[in-house]
Amino acid sequence: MKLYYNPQSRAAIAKWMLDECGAKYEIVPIDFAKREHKTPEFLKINPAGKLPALVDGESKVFEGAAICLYLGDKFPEANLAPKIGAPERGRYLSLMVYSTSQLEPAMGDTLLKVQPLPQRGWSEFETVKDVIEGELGDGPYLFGDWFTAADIMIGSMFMWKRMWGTPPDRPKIEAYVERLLARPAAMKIGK
Ligand SMILES: N[C@@H](CCC(=O)N[C@@H](CS)C(=O)NCC(=O)O)C(=O)O
Repeated sequence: MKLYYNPQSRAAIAKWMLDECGAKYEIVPIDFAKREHKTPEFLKINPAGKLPALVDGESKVFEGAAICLYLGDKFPEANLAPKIGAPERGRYLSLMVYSTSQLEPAMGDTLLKVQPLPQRGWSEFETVKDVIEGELGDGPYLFGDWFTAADIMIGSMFMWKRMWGTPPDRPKIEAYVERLLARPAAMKIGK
């Protein structure tokens, strides 16, 4: 497997997932300044010209959530994804999609000081944080004691939020981030 990677990008999330899976993989460094993510060769892997992208034999996977879903199913022994037919599967898929369709754009609006518009399909960041707190319940993870790829997708967003230097405003979510950072394979941005 090859992960197309830049340490200053969302590819760090896919790398975290690969490491939690115990996968063997090769890093293909992508230099944004040289626009290596816009070459005809790379666009055959990810037509959107963005990181992360994963190649596994004949399979080409792009979009961070899709990569984590793919790996969760490919490495059942890592137990990072409820299996098809398991009662947790529906909620797991919902949280995986929620991470990039609601949480990430809502957080982006707030960090970039963009006016939220409900017509765009995602809630305001405060509402999203309420949802995540509710889904976390008593934790420690989104599925209780069971750490899954949903924690990687959702938790990584709050790790990015910290990097922006925004003041901690939700103790429950901050404590969750601390638990995730304590994992040996936790996402390392910029490395
Ligand atoms: N929704 C996409 C976002 C991918 C994305 O925006 N990646 C950024 C790096 S974090 C990128 O490659 N930007 C370079 C560009 O768009 O030119 C995903 O989750 O994979």
